Amino acid sequence: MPTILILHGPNLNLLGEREPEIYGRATLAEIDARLVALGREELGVEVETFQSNHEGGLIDRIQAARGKAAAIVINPGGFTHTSVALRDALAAADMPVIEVHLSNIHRREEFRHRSLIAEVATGQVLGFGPESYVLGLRAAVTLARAGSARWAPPA
Ligand code: CA2
Repeated sequence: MPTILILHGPNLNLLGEREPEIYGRATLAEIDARLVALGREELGVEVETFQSNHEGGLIDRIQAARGKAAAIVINPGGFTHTSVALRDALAAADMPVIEVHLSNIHRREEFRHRSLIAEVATGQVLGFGPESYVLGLRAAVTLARAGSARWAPPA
């Protein structure tokens, strides 16, 4: 069974506890449980989840996934807008990368509009709350099955 790695960046461990008007009321544990169940019961994939508040922790997990996971779904949190190192790690991962965000970063402060990750991602899903992860997982499975890191228009 292929493995899809779900990564959560800094502060996302606080989900459900603070700022529910922006990020919703679901906890990270609830989101993870939903993704694992969806993977196992409907999509036929093993879902592994990992959260870190540390850039190096995320990078180590991405490097460990090389040759093992079929795709990565990542919410890089605040590192989205700052981390060249995370971007480089994802570019080297050699598998489809789906960038997800709970909020629509383009409707927020200007410093959130720029993602350093976007250029190395296959695609982005943003603005749908926890549903962004669900859509991202579905996209990751489609890409992994197609054996492609890039979406291509039908011939
Ligand atoms: O919308 C998203 O998913 C973000 O990646 C969330 C990041 C933010 O820096 C990005 O610009 C957009 C922040 C995650 C912090 O999560 C919290 C959750 C609850 C309480 C406080 C922070």
